[in-house]
Amino acid sequence: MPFNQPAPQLGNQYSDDRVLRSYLARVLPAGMLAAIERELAELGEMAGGELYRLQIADRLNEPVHTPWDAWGNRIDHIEVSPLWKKAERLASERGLIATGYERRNGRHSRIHQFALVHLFTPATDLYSCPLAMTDGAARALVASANKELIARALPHLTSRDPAQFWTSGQWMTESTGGSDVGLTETTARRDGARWRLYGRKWFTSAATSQMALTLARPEGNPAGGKGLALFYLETRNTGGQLENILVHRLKDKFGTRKVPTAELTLDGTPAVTVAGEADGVRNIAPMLNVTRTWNSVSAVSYMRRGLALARDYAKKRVAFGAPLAEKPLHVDTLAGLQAEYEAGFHLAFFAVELLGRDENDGLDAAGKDLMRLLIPIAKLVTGKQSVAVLSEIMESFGGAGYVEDTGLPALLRDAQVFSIWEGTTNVLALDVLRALQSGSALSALQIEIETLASGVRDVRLLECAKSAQAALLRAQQWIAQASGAVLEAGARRFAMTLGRSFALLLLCRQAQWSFDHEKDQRPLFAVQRFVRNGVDLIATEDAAGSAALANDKPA
Ligand code: MFK
Repeated sequence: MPFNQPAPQLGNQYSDDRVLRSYLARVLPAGMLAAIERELAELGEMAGGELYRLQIADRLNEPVHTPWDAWGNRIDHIEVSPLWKKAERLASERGLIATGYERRNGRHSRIHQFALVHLFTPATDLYSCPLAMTDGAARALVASANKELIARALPHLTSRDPAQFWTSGQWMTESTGGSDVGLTETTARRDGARWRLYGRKWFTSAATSQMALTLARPEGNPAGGKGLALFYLETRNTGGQLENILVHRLKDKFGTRKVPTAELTLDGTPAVTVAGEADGVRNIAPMLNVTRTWNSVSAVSYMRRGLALARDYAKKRVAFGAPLAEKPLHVDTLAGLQAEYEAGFHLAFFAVELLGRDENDGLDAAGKDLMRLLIPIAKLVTGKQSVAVLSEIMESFGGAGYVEDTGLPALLRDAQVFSIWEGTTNVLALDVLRALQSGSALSALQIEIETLASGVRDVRLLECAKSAQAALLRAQQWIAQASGAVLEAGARRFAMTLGRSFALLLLCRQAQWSFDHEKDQRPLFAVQRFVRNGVDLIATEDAAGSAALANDKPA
């Protein structure tokens, strides 16, 4: 017998995703779900069929940068892969951005949109990167109330017509420091009614966009984030030439290999301010909230893709006399991963719900504080989960998972970015501390926790909900007495504890609902498993001991 292994197959990625379907059935009015279900099923069918086949075929294609044409003209053309070209068309036709702005389903429109994102992201090798920035730019422009720019750009960013559709870049990162945006060195010089930008952008994701939002310091402004202004620029003039933008090279990255991330110089690029001549970081923040929500849903969608492949393979792969799906240890491993996916899913979609409620009904001050707190938390929790889950998924295929032409290693490589871009885990953990300064964020969270816990009736769920409440209480007690270096050193454990225990409570709510309405106990099992995976990470480490370990120096 030759040693042949069956390739994993994907079914309809909407119909097969019990977690997504059950969530939508709980949160959407029945008529609304019925009205959008066909489009979800169509995208799910493409994701598991045509697009999956194209992903495998497109595996070795990467974006190519051509600096010069044959006649010595600087062109800086970037050719993206066939999969990405298809993804761009699909994204506009299927309304991946438009759905969130047309608001046909009121405050549920963001849920509708992100259900599409959940299906689309793992099927298009992270074409969601430019889409996230496009959505973020649309949101930042709306928040700026800059009528001229809104009239100019929004119809393109939210178009369903591929010929009209624009994507936007978010050019924040410079070589002086990715996370410390206040160190930005790009300067802005007045040129009549507009400005010209000069500087080097070090990490411009999706460099093929038609426009970008970027930060630069107007000449004479003070140092730091407040001295920066938020600028709008269009990358090409009416003749199609780049607007004094030189693309030096594309980054040679560990993952997200389809994303054309460039190093470029702005050498007098025309731009206009979006919202005044200072406070650039504050003005770009609405964009960050949107892109971080995309990151959370995308991280979750990658977990789902990995599990779908691993589950199918486990049914087919026979080893030591039985399919892997019948091996207790293999089953135990996949169960732990599924619980992480389910909890992460509900945390990410809670952020989506807040975004939708804020845009449609307007959140009150406490709701805004809750959103400010939970978006970085959802991003940092799901980013880490995604890396851990995809690493286990790869291992669950044995050696096959480590072989490039299965397409599986790319999943882990891509997932690794979710905890890095859009704010690393530590940067976001510190952001969570800043979010608490507003005062009411923790009490708003407490009200949510009590509401969630009070809806749980099943005794098995009640026990798990109590674990979540106990962990949240310990986190609150810790933050009330921690300060200085202890506070900073514990910020990640604190944020993770808030996020994981809140995710557990969200999962309890879904489990109660599924039990009552679907007679389905799987979310309950996910709750029990997630508790055992661990939600309480609170600890106060000895600072001198940590320094001795980190630097490997005698204390
Ligand atoms: C599939 C999904 C894909 C997603 C697309 C990814 C592709 C894009 C790749 C990238 O571009 S990655 C680059 C992303 N870079 C970052 O995310 C930067 C990470 N660093 C931070 O988040 C820092 O915390 C930050 C730059 C915000 C800190 O800068 P500062 O200068 O120390 O700002 P500060 O003083 O904390 O905040 C300035 C103002 O902004 C304050 O308001 P006020 O001026 O009124 O006091 C803050 O309250 C406000 N602010 C900051 N962060 C906010 C925020 N407001 C709301 N939400 C936030 N998150």
